[in-house]
Amino acid sequence: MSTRAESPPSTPTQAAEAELKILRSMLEMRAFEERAAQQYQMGKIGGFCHLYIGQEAVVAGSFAAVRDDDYVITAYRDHAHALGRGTSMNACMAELFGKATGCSKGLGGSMHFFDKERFMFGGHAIVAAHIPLGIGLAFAAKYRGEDRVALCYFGDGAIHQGAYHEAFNLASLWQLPVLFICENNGYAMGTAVHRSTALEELHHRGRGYDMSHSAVDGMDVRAVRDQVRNVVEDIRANSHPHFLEARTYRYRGHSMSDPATYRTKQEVDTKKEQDPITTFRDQLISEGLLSDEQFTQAQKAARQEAAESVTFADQSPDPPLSELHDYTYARPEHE
Ligand SMILES: Cc1ncc(C[n+]2csc(CCOP(=O)(O)OP(=O)(O)O)c2C)c(N)n1
Ligand SMILES: [Mg+2]
Repeated sequence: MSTRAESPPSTPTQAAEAELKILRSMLEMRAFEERAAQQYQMGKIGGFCHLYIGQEAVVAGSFAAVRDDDYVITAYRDHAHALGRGTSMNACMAELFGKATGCSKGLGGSMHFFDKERFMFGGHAIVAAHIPLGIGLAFAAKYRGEDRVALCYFGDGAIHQGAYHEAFNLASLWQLPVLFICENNGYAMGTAVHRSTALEELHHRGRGYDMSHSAVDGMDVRAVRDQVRNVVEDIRANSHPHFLEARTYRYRGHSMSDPATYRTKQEVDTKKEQDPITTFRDQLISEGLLSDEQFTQAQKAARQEAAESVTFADQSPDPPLSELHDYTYARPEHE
């Protein structure tokens, strides 16, 4: 298990390498989900499937700014969080297919990706229900005297739930080392933020809990990375919560079964012009850190890996029926 400290790269070569790694990570997330969408349409994936396409900079930027042993927890739009942590595409695709080789042994599906080795604590389907669990992770870190931070991601729709408020209050009262990252993609299913939320600057809600807060352009991976780096440095040193609102956009419907008739094609097309991957690619090319050819190669490699993960998932066995009732309650051997 790697517990590398994520400090800013010190030489120009290291900095360039770190940025290319971020680009590759976003390409992998995109390629994986495009392939997953295709497989869903072919009827190979059961249950719900929510894609993160368009939002990749939030996870890729924030993960680039933290340590591998910091805790991660999120809602059901969770593929990118697992992939970004280093869970293999094979294990992720197999999970979508409900196969025994999946990252949750095929018993979780799209909304319940877990990877204990990489401190990825899910994948949770009930809106906001994981936020108290997220502060539990932060509490554990503080209680044990570790300098770890918990990254707790949730959507703009989660901030109206009671669990969110209870968790925010305790996080501030107990000064827990947690970074709340609200992935504000403008919609909770078909409901636009302005139709459900009186205070549209969502991060200002931190004030109600005496919690520091900020907003960042969630389509700009460098902005996300730099903001998270600054905030996490302070959280690690001084143990406190912070509410970061990342303004982003999802290109696809809420889930695979959503025709997304509540927004115009023009709106989606305008947002796609700020695509986090092409924006970052163009920045790197104009700075001489990447060539067109290198980009195409990286994209091809990501797509190839995604295609291979389908073969892996297809060929993997179903979980045995004898496991049907396992993993519901904790047992000593699961400690
Ligand atoms: C407690 C609860 N209420 C309702 C739902 C149904 N539901 C699933 S996703 C969702 C919208 C959440 O939107 P948001 O938090 O903005 O996340 P996004 O899907 O945009 O990532 C709702 C209402 C649920 N899963 N849990
Ligand atoms: Mg949303």
